[in-house]
Amino acid sequence: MKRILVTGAAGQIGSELVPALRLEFGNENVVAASHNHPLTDEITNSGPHTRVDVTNWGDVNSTIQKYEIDTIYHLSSILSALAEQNRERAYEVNFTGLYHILEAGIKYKLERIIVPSSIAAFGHETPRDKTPNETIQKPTTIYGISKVFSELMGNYYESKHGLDVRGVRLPGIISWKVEPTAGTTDYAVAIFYGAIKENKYTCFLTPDSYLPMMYMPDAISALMDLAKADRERLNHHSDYNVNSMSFSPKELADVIVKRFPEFKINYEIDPLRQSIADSWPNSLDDTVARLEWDWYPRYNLETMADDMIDNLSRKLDT
Ligand code: AKB
Repeated sequence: MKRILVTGAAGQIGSELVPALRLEFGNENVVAASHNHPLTDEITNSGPHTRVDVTNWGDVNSTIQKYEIDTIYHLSSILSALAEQNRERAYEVNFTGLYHILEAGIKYKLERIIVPSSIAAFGHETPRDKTPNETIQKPTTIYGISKVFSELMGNYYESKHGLDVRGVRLPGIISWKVEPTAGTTDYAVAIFYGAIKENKYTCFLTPDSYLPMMYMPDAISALMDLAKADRERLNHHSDYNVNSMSFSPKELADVIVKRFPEFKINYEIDPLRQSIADSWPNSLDDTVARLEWDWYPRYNLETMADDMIDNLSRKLDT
């Protein structure tokens, strides 16, 4: 029987991963953990939930013991833009928090730990188009450095200590249930709220800031399919490229105009987030993930936009 802990369960991804895991493994077997942020009603009404500060070793231990956890999806992380503004918190959560989870993995002989990495693990010197799985990784943000740390630490615990640690490098995630906060790719969600509520949006990135993105159902599949993959087939561990779609704010606005002809976008550039976006790739080569655990994405820009508009309109109407 699997007993799964999801840290960061109140965030954009956690809010959708917990229900998906509960559907597959049973409500009682998936514990949603958050520190300061409120969990969705969908999560609190359907199964166990608790407050966990991953920077506190005692908290991590008592939660694993209390719920007899054997698998952790470790999503707690301070995202790119906020991490630049609060280095101390980013260090505590992204470095110390991860270290606690990995050490707990050894102490409690956990079956598996899933830790998402990000396109932020790359930098200016990385080839921008179809970025290879193995390439130059010299990020220039504290968030990016923490993601390289998580990839290297995951691979180290796997090879030196036999702990099964797995991770994918996620691009910007687009979804309608819970809005992302403090990231650089957040505009690609906020633009849909702007279009539906007031037919306009002010974008903080330049019109041509081309970035890799993914619709939430594909991100959930990436995390869950990698977790289920046969360990014998995996030659990589915490550092799989996954690719879905790439676009710029101008291209996304054009797709929205097809659905909302009155929609207008204007631009007020945020220098911090622009400089972060400028250091990230355009698209990733995900051949390794396709070969080793059969990854493939279902949504493209057009099908994502249709589904986003349908669901978000319904949500904002109620
Ligand atoms: C961010 O923008 O910080 C995140 C990411 C790409 O990891 N969405």
